[in-house]
Amino acid sequence: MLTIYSENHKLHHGNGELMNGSIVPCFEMPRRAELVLERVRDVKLGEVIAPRDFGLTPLRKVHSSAYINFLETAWTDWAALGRDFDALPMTWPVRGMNQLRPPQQIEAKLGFYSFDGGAPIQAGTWRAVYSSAQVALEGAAQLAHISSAFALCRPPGHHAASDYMGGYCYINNAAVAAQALLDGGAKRVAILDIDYHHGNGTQGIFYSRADVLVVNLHGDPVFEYPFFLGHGDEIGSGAGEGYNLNLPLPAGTTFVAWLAALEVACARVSGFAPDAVVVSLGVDTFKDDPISQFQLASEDYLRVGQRIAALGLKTLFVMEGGYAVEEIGVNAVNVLTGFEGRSGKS
Ligand code: SP5
Ligand code: ZN
Repeated sequence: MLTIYSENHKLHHGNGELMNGSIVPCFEMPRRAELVLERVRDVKLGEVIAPRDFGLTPLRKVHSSAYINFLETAWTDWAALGRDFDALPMTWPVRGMNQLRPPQQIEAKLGFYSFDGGAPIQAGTWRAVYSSAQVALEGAAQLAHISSAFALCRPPGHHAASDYMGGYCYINNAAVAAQALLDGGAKRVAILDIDYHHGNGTQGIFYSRADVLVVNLHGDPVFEYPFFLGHGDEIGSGAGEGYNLNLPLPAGTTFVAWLAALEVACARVSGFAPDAVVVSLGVDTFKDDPISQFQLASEDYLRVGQRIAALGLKTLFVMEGGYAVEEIGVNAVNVLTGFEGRSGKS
């Protein structure tokens, strides 16, 4: 399988995120992508290429211009105030507050364009997230002549919606890729999100559309982040009604139960008969993940890949979460070798 990777992810290495009442070292770190790349090379998964530059236009199709503008300028605005630590939001415009007046001050912008305190912005963040989206776009472009590809994106994307960041995500790489596939001639695209967390951003972007089916398997938001989206009764709206499927699962979910949910998800994807599937590949479902509560083991990821291959569709894997850093390479690449019908490592 072809892997697409950009070194530019290293320009983003957040110092801290707000968690459990304090600023803690970021779980989302450069070493994650480096270890996945190392594993791709160790198992000789296939060629590794850098992305071409597809520009900003494809990003603007799923994100608002005001939001993209904010991401491009946030660090400069922040540094102009003499600050040198990561920019993090601290004030949010919730119910009853004025969300119509465009924010002027950088702190107001940070709150306006985010939903949590988990997406720090640094000097290199914009270049890193821009490159991460280009990695996804190269993967989408490659599907014109090959049947599958792995976009080794970092930072991840599925928590980012059209105009807000959060959960380590800034630009929604999977959504950008799905839209590019449609613009390249696909009639229908499915997004299968198997990250532990609900992909609230992806759901939001396509919620009222019937050309993109979004299916999510995740920790039930009644107990798990992102809490405010991801329930089973969210089925899409307007023309998109019936084109969003959430399969929330309880804490402690075993691989047997998880695989049964994947079966339901895959049946829905097959019923949609898409021209391609974009897999939001998070491996934070792993039993030793430090922030998650599912019980998948390394060898289980081989079977995940096998089941996705059985869809028989053009497939773009887009890297999302996974924070058991030392195991992330084996876990993520096991999905890919399983997909290819190869044996991996347990
Ligand atoms: C892309 C992705 O996987 N983003 C995940 C962001 C999760 N951030 C919030 C984590 C909250 C975890 N709370 C559990 C406390 C365990 N000590
Ligand atoms: Zn996640």
